[in-house]
Amino acid sequence: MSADLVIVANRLPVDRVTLPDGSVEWRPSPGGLVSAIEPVMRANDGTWIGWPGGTEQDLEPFEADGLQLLPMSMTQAEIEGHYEGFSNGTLWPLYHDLVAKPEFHREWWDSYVSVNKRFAEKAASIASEGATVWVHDYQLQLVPQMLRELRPDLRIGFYLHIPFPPAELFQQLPWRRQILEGLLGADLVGFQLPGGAANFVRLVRQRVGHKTHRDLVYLPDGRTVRAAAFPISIDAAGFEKLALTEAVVDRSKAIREALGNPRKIFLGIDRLDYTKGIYARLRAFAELIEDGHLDVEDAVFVQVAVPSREQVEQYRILRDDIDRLVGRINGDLGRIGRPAIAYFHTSYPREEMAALYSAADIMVVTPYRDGMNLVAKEYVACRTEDDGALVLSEFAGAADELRQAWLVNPYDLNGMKSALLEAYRSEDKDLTRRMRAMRKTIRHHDVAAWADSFMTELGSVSHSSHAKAVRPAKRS
Ligand code: GDG
Repeated sequence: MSADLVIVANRLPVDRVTLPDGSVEWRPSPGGLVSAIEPVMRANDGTWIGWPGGTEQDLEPFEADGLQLLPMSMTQAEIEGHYEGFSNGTLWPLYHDLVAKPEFHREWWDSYVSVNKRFAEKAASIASEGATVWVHDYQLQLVPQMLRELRPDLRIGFYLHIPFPPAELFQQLPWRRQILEGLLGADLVGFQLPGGAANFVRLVRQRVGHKTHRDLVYLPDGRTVRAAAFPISIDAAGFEKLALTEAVVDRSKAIREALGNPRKIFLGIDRLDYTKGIYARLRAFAELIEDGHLDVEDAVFVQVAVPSREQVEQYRILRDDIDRLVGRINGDLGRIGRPAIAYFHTSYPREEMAALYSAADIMVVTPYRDGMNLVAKEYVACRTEDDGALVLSEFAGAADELRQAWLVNPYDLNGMKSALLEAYRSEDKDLTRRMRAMRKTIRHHDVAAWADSFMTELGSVSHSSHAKAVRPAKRS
């Protein structure tokens, strides 16, 4: 097995599902990243290395929907140390502005190092001479350097999907230097926003002592590493098409009806994560009812909380907190057949997501910190009639592009209440003007443009003279 393009990510683009009869099936895991990378994978006969979930050992490479997939197995101890521990108990809260308190444990770090090493060795063993390897996200920040040591002939790109924090926070990390050096193994390090790239370059200068100039880092061995922003996006045309199918249009009407055809539907869809600001937004909505500005006869808040990282303590606490809050709000403010909040702790197929986006008048996205937030972009893509309002946190990467949203500070409850009310009372003309502008932005900058720009840039940065060129995906 040998590949000219290798994608290395914590998860594979498919999930391993064991059926009741014991047989195993692979289901495509939906999400922006898979649709983003799939066309590049196809154009280059790529191979994807990642964990399929679970603790099954000795998994064989396989093909799914024409994609070459190489599953990495994880032991229970590795899941606890690398995934739940260092990735989601240390890095995730640290990189999201300390929304929760990061924990620093030396055993977690050891596990992080050894899992990163296994991923790097696997990539090194299948990449062809001069191949391109694209490593993804915070779980694998040591892979670029480890891979570079094993295979200096490779062209290596790294992309971080979450924010890269300012030096003041990053320097708390006992292993800060190792992480920076790990990333510097790449030729190109990509971030969601220019601020993340600038934080990284500043830290490299201060902490590792390399010379830098603007977005370039000069290493003593003569290599140059570029750090730049590549804001991720969605398959806008795909979502638009889905929203226009008869099934989704019908389902969207059925959702409105099932909710009692209220005047306006508010919607939140998030992984159940403490960075997403679900608790505060539900409080803001409830207070608007208490204050008499909204009435449960006219307005309902649909909140979908997708189960996530359920083994991690802080996520369990959050779930309980939100369960209690929703119970209290509905108990205090709901009427028969009219809950204030319709709450669902589950995940849905893409069609149902599109129907929810189409049914909702006001989409509420209020993370305390978010790399990008694809849900905000998906909502916009599904508003084929140029209507609907988006209330969006200033601290989501998407706020840089979606300037016509009602931008809010999620820490400011009164500010959030005003924005929700303004969006609720807004005239159709204003909604259309804002939505048109946002739709234009999303159509123009879709996920194919994102992948192309990263690949093109990676192709042009300085690298070993052996490296082969990568073909960008054909645009549909
Ligand atoms: C990380 C960064 C960055 C959600 N529920 C269901 C479902 N989803 C899909 C959405 C969307 C994706 O999952 C979630 O992406 P987000 O961007 O909103 O948030 P994170 O999961 O935190 O993603 C983030 C992203 O990486 C990409 O770089 O934007 O900042 O944190 O596509 O539609 N999909 C289906 N059923 C669900 O129930 N089918």
